[in-house]
Amino acid sequence: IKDRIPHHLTDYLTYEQIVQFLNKQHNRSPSSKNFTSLFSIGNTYENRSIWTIRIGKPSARRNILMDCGIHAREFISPATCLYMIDKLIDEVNNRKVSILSIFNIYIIPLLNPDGYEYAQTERRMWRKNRSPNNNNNNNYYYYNTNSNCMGVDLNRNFGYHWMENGASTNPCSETYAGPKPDSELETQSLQKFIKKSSQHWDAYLTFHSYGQYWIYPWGFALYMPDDYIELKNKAQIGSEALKRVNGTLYKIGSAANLLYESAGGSDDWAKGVGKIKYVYTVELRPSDDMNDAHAHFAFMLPSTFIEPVGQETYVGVKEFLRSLITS
Ligand code: ING
Ligand code: ZN
Repeated sequence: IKDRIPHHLTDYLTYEQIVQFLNKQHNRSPSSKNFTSLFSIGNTYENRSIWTIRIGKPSARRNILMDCGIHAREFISPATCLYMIDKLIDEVNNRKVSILSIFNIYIIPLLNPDGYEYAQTERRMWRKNRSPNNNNNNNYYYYNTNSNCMGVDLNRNFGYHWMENGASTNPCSETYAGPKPDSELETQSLQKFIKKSSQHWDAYLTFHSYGQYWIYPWGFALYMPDDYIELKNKAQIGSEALKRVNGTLYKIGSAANLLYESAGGSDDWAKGVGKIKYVYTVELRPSDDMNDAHAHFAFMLPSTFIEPVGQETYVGVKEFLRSLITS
């Protein structure tokens, strides 16, 4: 067997390889022009940096936030963020006027690096982060659990209607919400970054897998946000553009209605507390419809799908962003 150098289009990269990739991408845009910046928004329990890249021209006044890899086993998610980073840097280096003249796009390609490394090396189906639960014997915590089970589900940990629905107080559960709202470093890092002074965000998109859903809030309850018609219309624009690339079909709806009621998601927090208007969870390929030929891959989507998923998602996201320009 011949050794092949791992590449972001053909392989699910390790954390170290992702850090290398980000540095290379940052360095291939003209630093004199300030088209990109690369920085960490905080560290994890195992002390990994949560890297973030900004891509945008100096004229860009509006801001978009995207993250990937909140859940460890959803490998196609960080791979899709890396795909989009590569294409956006091609675009920012281009002389043409583009969405990057209007938007600074901030991408966090791997919000849960500890969980991701664990899923890559130890347990492929790991979902949560890797913080221990055997040390929270402190009254300050809502739940005094003391368990040898590891990890908190970051997408149940955000402090907006926390623990109201679809989350667990059992540290051994896959949907363990944590000992208190916002207990986790990854959660806190994202929140701090969103709240950072004077930054106005037009949209927040968080990429998961799987199911092929373009989801808007709320997750914590079945009722809709007041402005859900606008959220739904823009989701439609994105998913229709996405479909034109490879025919991939997405369903649109609120998290609670389309999937299940569950509180503590980053999306609900971004809208409810962060006051960001256009907030979406995008569940990438494969479909969860058992009639679909690829559904059986579930979280283990082969890396040959990185390119088609990246292509279509990039087109969908770009069309969605274009639709924001006039609004
Ligand atoms: N799905 C999401 C989850 O965290 C979701 C679905 C989205 C729930 C938004 C709540 C809010 O369970 C996956 N695949 O992680
Ligand atoms: Zn997920």
